[in-house]
Amino acid sequence: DIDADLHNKSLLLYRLMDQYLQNDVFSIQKSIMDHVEYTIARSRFKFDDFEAYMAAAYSVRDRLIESWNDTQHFFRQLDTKRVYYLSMEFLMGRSLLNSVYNLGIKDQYSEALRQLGYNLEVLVEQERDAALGNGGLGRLAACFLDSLATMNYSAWGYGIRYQYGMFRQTLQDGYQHEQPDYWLNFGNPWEIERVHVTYPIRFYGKVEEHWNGKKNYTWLPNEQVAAVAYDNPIPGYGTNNTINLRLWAAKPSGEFDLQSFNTGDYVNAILSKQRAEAISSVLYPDDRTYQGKELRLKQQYFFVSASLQDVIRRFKDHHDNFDQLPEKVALQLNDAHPSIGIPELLRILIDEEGLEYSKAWEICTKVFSFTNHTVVPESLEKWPIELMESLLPRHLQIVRMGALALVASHTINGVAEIHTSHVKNMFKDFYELWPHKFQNKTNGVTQRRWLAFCNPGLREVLTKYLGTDAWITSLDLLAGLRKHARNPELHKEWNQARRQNKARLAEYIEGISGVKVSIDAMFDVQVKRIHEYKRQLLNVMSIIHRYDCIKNMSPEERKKVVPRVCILGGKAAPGYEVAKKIIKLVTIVGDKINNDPDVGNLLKVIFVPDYNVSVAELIIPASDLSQHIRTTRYTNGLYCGHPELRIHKGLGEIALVTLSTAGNEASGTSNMKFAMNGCIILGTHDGANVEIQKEIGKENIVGHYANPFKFLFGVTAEQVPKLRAERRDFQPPRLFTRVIGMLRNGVFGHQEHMHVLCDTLEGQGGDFYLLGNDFQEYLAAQAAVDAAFVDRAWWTQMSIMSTAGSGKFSSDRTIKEYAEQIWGIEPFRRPI
Ligand code: B1H
Repeated sequence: DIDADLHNKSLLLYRLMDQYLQNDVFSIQKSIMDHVEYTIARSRFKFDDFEAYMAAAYSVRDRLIESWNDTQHFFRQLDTKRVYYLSMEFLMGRSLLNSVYNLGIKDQYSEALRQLGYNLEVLVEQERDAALGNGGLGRLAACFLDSLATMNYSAWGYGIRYQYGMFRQTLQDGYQHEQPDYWLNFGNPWEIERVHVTYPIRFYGKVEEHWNGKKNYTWLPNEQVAAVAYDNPIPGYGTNNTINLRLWAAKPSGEFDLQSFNTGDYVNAILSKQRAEAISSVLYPDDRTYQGKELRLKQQYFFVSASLQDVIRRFKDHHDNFDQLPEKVALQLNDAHPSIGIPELLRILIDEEGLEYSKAWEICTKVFSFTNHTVVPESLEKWPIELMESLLPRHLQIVRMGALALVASHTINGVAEIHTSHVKNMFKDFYELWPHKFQNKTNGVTQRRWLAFCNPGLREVLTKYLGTDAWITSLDLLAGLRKHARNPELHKEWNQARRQNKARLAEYIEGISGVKVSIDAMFDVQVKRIHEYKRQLLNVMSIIHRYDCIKNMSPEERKKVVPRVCILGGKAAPGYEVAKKIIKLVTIVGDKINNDPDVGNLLKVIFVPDYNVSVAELIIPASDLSQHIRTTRYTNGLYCGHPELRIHKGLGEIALVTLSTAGNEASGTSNMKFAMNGCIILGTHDGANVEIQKEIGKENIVGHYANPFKFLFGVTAEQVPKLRAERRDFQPPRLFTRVIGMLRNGVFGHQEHMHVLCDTLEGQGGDFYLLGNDFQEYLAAQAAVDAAFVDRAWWTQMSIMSTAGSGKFSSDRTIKEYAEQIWGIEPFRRPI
């Protein structure tokens, strides 16, 4: 009878769930309307765009859950090796459009909503960005998840569910103001709360030693919080696989273990528990500046400990021999931020699982690998020993933190060729000891979000000329465009698609600034975090120079000026005064130039506020030129002698107008997005720019427009000290001092402000970022850009060749390299 009951029950379950939710238009409408009524609790006769967005999102989530469940079941059955990507940041952006595209149901959703009287394109705008990251590092993690899912790898991301993501930037009188990004305010339909997936996370206290045949240690913490899991399904494109991003939120732990509850101060004891939530409350917005804050270390330990407990629990579901851990688990450290995970895994294996230290260490060295993202000294986290000792006393005992990630990881990788050679140099001692551990993994970006979905016009053109849309998962196919690069038909369609994108951006610009810009003008874009070393100031100074030239021209001469719209955007760290002054400068200069009747359409200057993933999706496809002009890494001559530096000396080799010498942008990833979308890069010989240039090719591209590639200082390690010493006598070019003079003399008003900025460029120790040294060459490169732009056929050809040459920069390629050369994992595609 029991058997019969069971049999009937499974029959029932099969009948109830005999198939997935259907994706015909009517079924989609039905599930949207069900959510309007039963989830949002609105009337089906009356709901606004936001409610329609929420209901649509929930209905997509239902489909994601089906796929998520079955993918996880599939992986469990196969007992696949899994890679866990540990990252403090995941800069996901919006999910609705990406999900329906990846699930292959975009057209059905469009139509379903249209019939109901809603427009998918409009609803998409209702979604708040998930901005749980600062910039490139966090966005890379998001691109990696998309590729991992699409390529059917068994992978999970682990991170923190910050309640406040990256702040929202508003401009008030041209100054940056930071608004808290309380993005969960209206609910987050994309996550699944797992109230029962929770782990205790402990802090502070002391360690006791015991002797029972051997030495044992017990950590007696005196603070405990709970980590609660929130799962975010990540669908692959063109596959049935959906992987997981598990983010941890801190909650008060259920255990009333604290003394304070016994002292009768009940209310204060509750309040102090409540403070647990602070751990996951806010993302640090100080991209790349190490501050040594205790809360930051707490965040790191919090999410890493929860993730490792989760990983070990999952492993133990099917295995009892920890020797097998490296066959089932790969742990990737996204920069050193999660490297506290190394002693944490040791602690779990030794203290909780009873392994010997040497065995635990051996296992650790087989599961961890580490990606370094920067060699800028001020970014490298170094925790004071006292802080470590107080917060995590047991971990400090286990291992001193110094160079931990390097010692324990089986692989260390940089994120672009030139950066990896730099990493080897920075960790020279380790490199000499273990050269086999060091690898390069040049970054990539997902062409789904960054080309196919954000640039539908160009997608159509690409698919038409390539004869297939397979490039969406095999980006190398873009090379097939090369043979059409001179085809006038393609030129026409190419420019039409790009102009539509420019029109869309122009409309947005008018909306935010009231400034009307002409889409015939060159859209010249620099969008990234505001930082002195990224040299937005160099850009602004050349804009001022351009303005100065226009003002001094006759009406006849003005007719020859190539019209430009200079677009800048990016956030400054809240405490970074000079960066904030640069933002204000852009708006001041813009106000003057945009309203000068002598200038008209020849020059416009726009600061786009609140640059984020969604704004990038709008700007990148509409850009003609994009700037990646980070300064020379000049404090030491590490790049010197790198063979890459010698290959682009000649004229006429590049689609990339090169200037200056090697810098220290580890890789850069927006450069790849711009190149993919047919935008010309103006950059320094730096990070991935070098490889982009190599891929885009030497033949028939910029030719005589290329700036002669000169190493500005012919920098060699030996020359640097001399150059430094000589800086006192350095005479900046006349045009440079002229621009400074204009600023100081009040051409743009705000003299106090201008003096402060100009002081960073002049005098003893001034101009650390060498704007003066590069100015002349930068202007020459800009003039070359103008000349190229007026030759429409030439420019279009460069643009096509740029897209054609960007196949390498898919994160699919990057992920495949990690999978094969670091993680040792294989793809497993779930059958339907
Ligand atoms: C990159 C960071 C970073 N490198 C510390 N380092 C942070 C460091 O909040 N923090 O403490 C945040 C971010 N980010 C960037 O990584 C590189 O500068 C880019 O060149 C690179 O493209 C990107 C992805 O590899």
